[in-house]
Amino acid sequence: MGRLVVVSNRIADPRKTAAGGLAVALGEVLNNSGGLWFGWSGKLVDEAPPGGEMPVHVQQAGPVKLATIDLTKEDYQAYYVGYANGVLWPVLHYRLDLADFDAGYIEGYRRVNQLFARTLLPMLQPDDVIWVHDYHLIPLAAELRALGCQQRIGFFLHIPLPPPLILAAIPGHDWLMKGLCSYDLVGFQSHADHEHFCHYIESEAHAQHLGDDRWRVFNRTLHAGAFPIGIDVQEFQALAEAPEGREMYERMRREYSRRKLLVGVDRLDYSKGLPQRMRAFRELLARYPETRNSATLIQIASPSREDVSAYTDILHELESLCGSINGNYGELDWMPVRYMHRTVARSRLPGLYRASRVALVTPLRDGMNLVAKEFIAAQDPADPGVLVLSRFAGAAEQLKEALLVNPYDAESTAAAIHLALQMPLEERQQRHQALLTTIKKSDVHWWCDSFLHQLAQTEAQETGTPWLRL
Ligand code: ADQ
Repeated sequence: MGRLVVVSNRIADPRKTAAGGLAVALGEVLNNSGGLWFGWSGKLVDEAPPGGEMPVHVQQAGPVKLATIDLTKEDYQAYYVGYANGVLWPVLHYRLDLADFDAGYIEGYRRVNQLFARTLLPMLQPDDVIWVHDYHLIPLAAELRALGCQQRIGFFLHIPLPPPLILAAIPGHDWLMKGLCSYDLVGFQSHADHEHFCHYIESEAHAQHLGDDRWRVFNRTLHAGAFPIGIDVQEFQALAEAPEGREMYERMRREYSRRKLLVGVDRLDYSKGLPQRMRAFRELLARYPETRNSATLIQIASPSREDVSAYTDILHELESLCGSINGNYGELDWMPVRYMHRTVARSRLPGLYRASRVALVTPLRDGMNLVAKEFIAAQDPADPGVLVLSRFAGAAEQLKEALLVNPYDAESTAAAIHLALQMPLEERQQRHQALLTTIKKSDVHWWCDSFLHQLAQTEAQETGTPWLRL
């Protein structure tokens, strides 16, 4: 394989452990090929410099080159806040009710993808393999191809892809999906998402199935498949054994020696089902009185996209639910819910997970959900905790030995949490063993290697039909 070029909205310095498993795994492949990682710097400027082109900031991280550009405030509003997070994030999570289809956003989204393409092109070498990540950059391959880029380009969607009729509600969905078909390989988190994609291109673009993962669509050949993302199990287990991980574990065990701990760790996002989770926990306390005073839920919700209004609404709803549960059920020496609106350092997460008897991972919709896998990796196999997992998380396709729940149904979710709290040691061990085997087999290195291997197998081909006008 030639040099790897990774493109994503934000980049991470793979040398820093705080960057997380994905950055570490991509960093390894980038290191081996002396690769390039390109994205937005996270900085905003009032306007583009005279001449219009944004300067590229280049930094060398060992053998890897990190290249970024700033965005103007206007582009950021339309591309990032408007289209990516105001249209694509809600619709792709099945939330048409939360989408804001302002006509100006799509123009800004396209403008920034064109800017990325123009900036990246001169940095490319002929045998580069390009891997684009996530919904911010769906049209990037088409914009690169329009400038004459011939290299292999793969795309991975980290969030779900809904069925065709939901996608078809996006004004300009045909343009967007034609853009997606300009890649050589498109990867999804789950088989369900992959099937939705196949149904869409068959029904809306008359795609012809060539067998296996190959399709003929818009006069070019496209490969598509499911590549469920994993975590770096070894790295996460090492974090659990490191001094900070152990110290966190000991502290939590001391603090909660008389009570069973339940844990939830999420970004504060409406897709994560946090109010529904609180209602299920309230139901647990109401229906199973023995759980009162004996179970405590620690919910950590890190601040996220605070400039999007749907996020402020969810923050208020969550605060009010936690307040009312503590008000109605709390005792002088027991608070049922400890809610924290902040990010916990990555090094402390494994200790928190390991000290918890139950993890509540109950999104209404999630591409994968890595917290579920991190919880499994952090457990003590001799006395493991139980994972309560939404059937609507991509992870549910793989993690069959978790207790799968419907997060919309507070009553049945409460019953599953109750079961988890009471599960005998032997059953906990059996379930955990099976789950650990699964996450080890399909870890983040497997994910990276299998995607790139598949991309390398795709055939060189003609550029295809001209890229659609908006
Ligand atoms: P996210 O929606 O951010 O990612 P998730 O996979 O749950 O969701 O978490 C990613 C990372 O963030 C994990 O390593 C987790 O530990 C960390 N994290 C989450 N909340 C945290 C908190 N409060 N404090 C500290 N760390 C926290 C998107 C998709 C997911 C998909 C990933 C990867 O929405 O479905 O699994 O990308 O593809």
